[in-house]
Amino acid sequence: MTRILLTRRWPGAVEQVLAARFETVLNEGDRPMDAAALAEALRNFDAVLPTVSDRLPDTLFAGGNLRAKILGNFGVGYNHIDVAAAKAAGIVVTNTPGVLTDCTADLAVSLLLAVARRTGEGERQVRADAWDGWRPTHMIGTKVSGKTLGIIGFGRIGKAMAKRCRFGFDMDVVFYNRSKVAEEEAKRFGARQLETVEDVLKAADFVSLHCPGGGENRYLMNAARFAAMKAGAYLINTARGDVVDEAALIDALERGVIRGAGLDVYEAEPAVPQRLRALENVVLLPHLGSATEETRTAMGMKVVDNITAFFAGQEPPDRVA
Ligand code: 8YV
Repeated sequence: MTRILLTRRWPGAVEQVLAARFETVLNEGDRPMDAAALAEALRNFDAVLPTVSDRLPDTLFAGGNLRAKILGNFGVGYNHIDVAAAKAAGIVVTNTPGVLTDCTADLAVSLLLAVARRTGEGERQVRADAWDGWRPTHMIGTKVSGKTLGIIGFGRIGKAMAKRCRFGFDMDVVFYNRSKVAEEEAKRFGARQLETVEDVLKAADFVSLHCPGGGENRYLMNAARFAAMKAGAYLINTARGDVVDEAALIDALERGVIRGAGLDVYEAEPAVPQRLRALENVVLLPHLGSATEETRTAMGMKVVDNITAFFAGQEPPDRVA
């Protein structure tokens, strides 16, 4: 029977479907697996189903003699997997595009609103019983409607973010994308493409990152780029932690180079630097982009579809190129 390993617990409904179709083993303890455990898994299972909390660098695929034929990644982002090395070892990698678009864009909107309107700070104040009553100058934030949103990466999630902010919050939306997007397509989402990242940073009151992590996007936001942002602008990151040079971001926040940040992802998750946690002008979430019952179940079902097709000798619908 086909043996598969889940590196973490999944929504119950999906685990049941998997268990009905395959010999399913759950990683004990629902903890991230270390390199040695993952290497062993690649030798002992036909399929390994990793998440963003598992690192699969090239060294794991180097030794040969691997039983694994497919990595069914639970998530759309796969920069934690060295896909080229997996491919060279004869292992197919799949992901879960599409099903987490809405929820991730929703979370980006909620971070944008939260940091602009200081809702985290306000909530902390009420919970600490430190609110001394209404006054015209209490906890003043930034108006969102009518402002300019700059999107970096106009894929599914970038587009969903554009649509929400243009048509829901009456924002002007500009974006950078490494390939040209047809004007008609951009218009459909109420957005306009600019030539360079710098053009977007210069125009935007809010910059929201929606590009993949890893590769050329590592440290796309660095000290120079924070300096290129509009005075008083905000950064939103629901993409990947390594798209941002976190030390440079902290510096920019502390020195007032930018006004605030709403973050769902970090460079060395789950570690969040103390200096970042000490700031009031940030909203910090624990990688919740896709964390709804509906979406996590849909992600799991996508992985099931991918590995089911693969072991039936068909092309998995979401093979990573
Ligand atoms: C997932 C994500 O929860 O899909 C992604 O790329 O960032 C998250 O929403 C995570 O990757 C699970 O592996």
